Amino acid sequence: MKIHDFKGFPNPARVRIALAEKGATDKVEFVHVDVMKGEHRLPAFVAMNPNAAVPVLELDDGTFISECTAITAYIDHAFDGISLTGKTAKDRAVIHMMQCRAEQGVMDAVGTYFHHATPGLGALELYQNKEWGLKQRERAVAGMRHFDGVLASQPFAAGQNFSIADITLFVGLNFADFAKIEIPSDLPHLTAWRARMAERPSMGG
Ligand SMILES: N[C@@H](CCC(=O)N[C@@H](CS)C(=O)NCC(=O)O)C(=O)O
Repeated sequence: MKIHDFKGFPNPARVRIALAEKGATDKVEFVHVDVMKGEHRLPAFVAMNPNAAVPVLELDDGTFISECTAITAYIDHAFDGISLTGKTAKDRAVIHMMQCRAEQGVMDAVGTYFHHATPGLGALELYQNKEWGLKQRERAVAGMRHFDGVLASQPFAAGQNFSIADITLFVGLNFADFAKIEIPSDLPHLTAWRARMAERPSMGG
């Protein structure tokens, strides 16, 4: 099994955390894709992921799986350890919902701000719309505020247990730091949760 990615980039980090949480990092071979040189836009890579983005999981039978959510679902079912995507019907649905909120409301909102309203990836940015990017910055901060409210009454983004929603939110906040979107200081629950997450070995603790 191979993961085609770029170490240190936000979306690849989500999958690397999922692997670490499952104790499966050493079960995977990492293949470096030189995104900064545009390798992800070459035909050989686009054949693996038409969206021209990392990470991509390559299974031993030649199947390619892109999208962090899909890759994490595969990892979760392929390896033992804690459940990242839930086991009961209710848990799976709630985790899916909160993962979507973390992805759309924080991770992707930050990404759109970064790519549209900052120099982003420099020459690799083929189209930018600053107004749209700035709007997404507002959306990212609203997403942080939403999760602060959620975390006021539960320890993890999707309830009582750690899940993929925590991974996405945590990486989304790290991406916000990188993109220089300040996390408002009046979000004590989000801040405390983030400090707890940072102690997990998978997240650098
Ligand atoms: N929704 C995708 C997002 C993947 C993505 O945007 N990856 C970034 C790296 S963090 C990328 O490859 N960007 C290339 C580009 O912007 O050209 C996922 O979940 O995997």
